[in-house]
Amino acid sequence: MNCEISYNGRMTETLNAEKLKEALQGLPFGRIYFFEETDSTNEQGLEIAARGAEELTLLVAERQTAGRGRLGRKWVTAPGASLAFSLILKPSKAEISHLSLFSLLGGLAVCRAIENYAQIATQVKWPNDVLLNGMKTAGILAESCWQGEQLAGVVLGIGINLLAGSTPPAGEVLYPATCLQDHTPVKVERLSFLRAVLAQLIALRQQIMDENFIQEYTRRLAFVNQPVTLNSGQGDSWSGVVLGVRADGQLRLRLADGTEASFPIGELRLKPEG
Ligand code: BT5
Repeated sequence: MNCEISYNGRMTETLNAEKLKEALQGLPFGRIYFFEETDSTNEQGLEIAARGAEELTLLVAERQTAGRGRLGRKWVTAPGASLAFSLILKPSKAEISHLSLFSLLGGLAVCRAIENYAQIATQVKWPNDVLLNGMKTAGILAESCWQGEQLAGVVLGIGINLLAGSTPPAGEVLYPATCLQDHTPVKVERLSFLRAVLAQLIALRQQIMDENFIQEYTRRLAFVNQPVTLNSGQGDSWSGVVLGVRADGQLRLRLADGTEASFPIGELRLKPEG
């Protein structure tokens, strides 16, 4: 077995292309790329999409040297303990007017996979952080590759903290972080979990325009009826109570003056108050 010592001193199994292909057998991928190390699977995914990728092209990395979150933030991946991957999707004409739903798709697929794999409850912090017991265990970054008026593809990047050693130290994260293994006695194995998430993604990808999709997402929405603040990153902020999510993925808040307002997925960051 190909083993390495991870930084927390545990023996962990490293990924390689053969093990990956074997674990994902039978799922309908376009192509599968495996990187022992790359800058960011989303960066590589955007380049591959620009050259013309097939639907469901998958990129998986053991190490990312420039893993990124939304708005230029950093994403930390621990080799041997985390998962970092991106899936290239090619939205249909009808889906192009609902692109923000692709972002929610990633969060919902991770929630479903965790629930089935470990029989524990999950929540989504709008738009798509996956929470276990109020702490972030996965982040999603959906980026579009446009060529003029043409959409070459959506690159759906997912980072998940799975095993001990995958959670960054508290001082390095904006929001409390955790890893799946800390919440379940079920032994978490990276490749079988990756397969579980990808199977959910592929199934849910067909359903993003259905009413049930948003209903299922909303059932897992964190902070419903609780006060939160949305920050734009440019100094603007809005406070209100979370009411739910609209069919197009916008967050509904009841503002202090009693009116209801909706906020698009994009530049906003949600923080619970208190
Ligand atoms: C996200 O952004 O949560 C999206 C993360 C997407 C990562 C995947 S990995 C595969 C693909 N390739 C990439 O380069 N990216 C994608 P955001 O909501 O902006 O959250 C980023 C913030 O999360 C950072 O500023 C940190 O505070 C925190 N953070 C970083 N690494 C973390 C981790 N491993 N666990 C929990 N929080 C983390």
